[in-house]
Amino acid sequence: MSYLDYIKEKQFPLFTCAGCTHGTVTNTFLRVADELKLDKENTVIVCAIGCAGRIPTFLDFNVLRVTHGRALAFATGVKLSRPDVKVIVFMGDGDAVAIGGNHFIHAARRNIDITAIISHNEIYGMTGGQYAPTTLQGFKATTAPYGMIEPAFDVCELAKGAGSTYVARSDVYHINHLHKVMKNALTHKGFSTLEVITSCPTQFGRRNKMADPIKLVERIRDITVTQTAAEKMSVEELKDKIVIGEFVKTERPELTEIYEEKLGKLRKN
Ligand SMILES: Cc1ncc(C[n+]2csc(CCOP(=O)(O)OP(=O)(O)O)c2C)c(N)n1
Repeated sequence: MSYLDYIKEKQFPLFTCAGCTHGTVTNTFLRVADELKLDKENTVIVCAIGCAGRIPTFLDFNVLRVTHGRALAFATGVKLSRPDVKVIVFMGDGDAVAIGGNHFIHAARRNIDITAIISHNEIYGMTGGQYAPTTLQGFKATTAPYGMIEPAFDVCELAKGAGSTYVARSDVYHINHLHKVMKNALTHKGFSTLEVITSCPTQFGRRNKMADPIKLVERIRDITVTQTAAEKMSVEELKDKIVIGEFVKTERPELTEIYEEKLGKLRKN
């Protein structure tokens, strides 16, 4: 079996624009899935609307495609009813922390055994380039023609604060790092958050004088710093940088296990 066996060939050609790096996330996932020998029959992938949300429709697993922002709500239902299956959720940044923000913080708080892979492309890609809560100040979007004035969310800090027991950030330039943390996220027991900095040449790049997909990826290379490098940098030097690494790796009781234990006791009585 190879990583290609996890692809649904009939879904091709890929729907993404030329230069979109959601494909890099998909490619990495396929390779990690192959290394982990993920069982297609016992893995459920939940996704919603948006470009990032559409990634799983190319994957040969049990794929559930739901309403925008609600992937984690459906994933929670799947995991609670079938705690034995592996549940993975693919989301865009708008999907995860704008419309789906509430589901995200509560899934993290509950520590339900789900892996959330969030593609952070700084924009609403599919609907024409409206700003997302991750759009950095000053960058343009259709709804921010003079530049974004709001501060951006830090997805990892949000996950950390809400109680996610594994939190990491990587990007589509440092693919070996992405591969490593994706594997760790997918093997973690409890709610794992993996934020991946991706690029959208069509909606974000064109509006921000980086229509060339290579330039956008080079920007990701230039603005990301590793945790080790960040430790030696001043607050001023870290301004406008994005730190990649593993920020939380901890254990605490997992929701479906607590639930099953309670049910077991009730059944006995
Ligand atoms: C309930 C609901 N609200 C809004 C929409 C419109 N909508 C579809 S995709 C999208 C934004 C997509 O952005 P993101 O989730 O960041 O994913 P991307 O396309 O950038 O990968 C929006 C607002 C919808 N389909 N359903």
